Amino acid sequence: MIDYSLYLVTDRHLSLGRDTVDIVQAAIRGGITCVQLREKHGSTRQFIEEARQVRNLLDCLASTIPLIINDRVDVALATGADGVHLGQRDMDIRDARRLAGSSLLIGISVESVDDAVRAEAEGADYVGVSPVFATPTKSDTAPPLGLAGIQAIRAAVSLPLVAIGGINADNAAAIIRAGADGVAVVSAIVSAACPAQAARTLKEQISSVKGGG
Ligand code: TZP
Ligand code: MG
Repeated sequence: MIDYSLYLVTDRHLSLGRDTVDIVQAAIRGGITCVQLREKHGSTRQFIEEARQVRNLLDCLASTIPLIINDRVDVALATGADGVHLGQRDMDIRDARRLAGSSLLIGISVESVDDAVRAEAEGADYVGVSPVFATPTKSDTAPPLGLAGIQAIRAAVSLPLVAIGGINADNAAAIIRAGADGVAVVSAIVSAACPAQAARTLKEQISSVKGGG
């Protein structure tokens, strides 16, 4: 079973000049449980190269943390990733399944109860509920759903639910209490002075609600 508790989403432009693979390595030390590579600006070759480096890092560490690729089923398949994350305007889940069969986890971004119910019916493995709070990291988001949005989607689907958007150590516990299985963060880890410590602090907040550690 996948542990979605603390899900890192990368962004090289928010990493203060540091290498994405180094950030991922630090975040692993801090206790992340999933990593999604999200590269919106580089070439396909750069994306593949980065995915291979992270795959290699996870393999060297004998880590079971799933590697998830944003947007690109082809990049996920080519690099031995564990999953792909798709938005409402990316490839349809059913087309992604045609390409990937059961070899990839498929996560879907949802902005409403209706999106979540449809994603579940179409065979998603998890949903990313977006955005839970306002965030400067992504400009084309729907209005924030808030904790009430998490609760409504939690009541409507039984899929694992990962919240994203404006999440930090101050609000992570409340999101888990509202029914999310995990929190996904970009800037709270990749822009932190110490990504490992930032991940550790988030993990403590999540564990304070879920238990474990
Ligand atoms: N999808 C919905 S909001 C978002 C993404 C990728 C950005 C979240 O970034 P941050 O810095 O954790 O608010
Ligand atoms: Mg997308």
